[in-house]
Amino acid sequence: MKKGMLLMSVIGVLFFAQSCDAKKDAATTTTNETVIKDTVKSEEPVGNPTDVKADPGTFQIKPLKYGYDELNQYIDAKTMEIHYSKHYLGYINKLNAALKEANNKSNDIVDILKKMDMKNGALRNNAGGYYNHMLYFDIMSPTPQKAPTGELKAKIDATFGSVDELIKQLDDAGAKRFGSGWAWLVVKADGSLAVTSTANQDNPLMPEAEVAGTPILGIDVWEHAYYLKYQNKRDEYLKAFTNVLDWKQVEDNYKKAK
Ligand code: MN3
Repeated sequence: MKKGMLLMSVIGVLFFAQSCDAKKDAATTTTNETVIKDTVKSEEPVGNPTDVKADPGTFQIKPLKYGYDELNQYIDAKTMEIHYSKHYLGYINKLNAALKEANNKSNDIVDILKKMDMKNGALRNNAGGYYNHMLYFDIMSPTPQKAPTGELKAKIDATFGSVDELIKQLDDAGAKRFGSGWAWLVVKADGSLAVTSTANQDNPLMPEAEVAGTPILGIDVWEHAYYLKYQNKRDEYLKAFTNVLDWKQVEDNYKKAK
């Protein structure tokens, strides 16, 4: 009996020592971290965004302007791959099916969103999912313009006081969104700017939007956008997002929306 207890204790100590070693390994020097990352990379090959094609239908996938691994420092390649090739693609295919089902022949996504029958769940979720993700992937870049300039910068300063204050309000909107949804910077009908947030794949262009307007910047706060790298730390993902946010694209969106 005593021998058995002793043996159990020895095994326990060995196991504890081993798990400490594992932890040490995971948080060790840069060289070792590189090795660990490289190992993960070779075990999980990341596909090519140009291979992703939607089924035949009205709407097709918008090409990604960068590789899945190019935002790696802030948003990991696997998350980018699943998000683009599974989630975004899924919304497009289901949107095409929902349009067929509703006998809706429109090929104008803004018009579809504005005239949305909010009781048509399939069309509402997938039209939103299509538009929202198209915008999201478009405003990210591995070589982003780090800050707004010109007219948009002046408008942001006049509305929010500063770009930092706008970012704070966007992060706050994203952090406070309960469950899944989006944080937005929109241009309202009168040309003014506003920060808002929507649930699920709703969008400020849809009827009944709390703050109606044309989105020029959208941050996906669904867990699938960040969970692999950030787990429950949505605020850290929101902070990281600003490092890949391309203000050049947001400025282009503003010019079209105002
Ligand atoms: Mn998403």
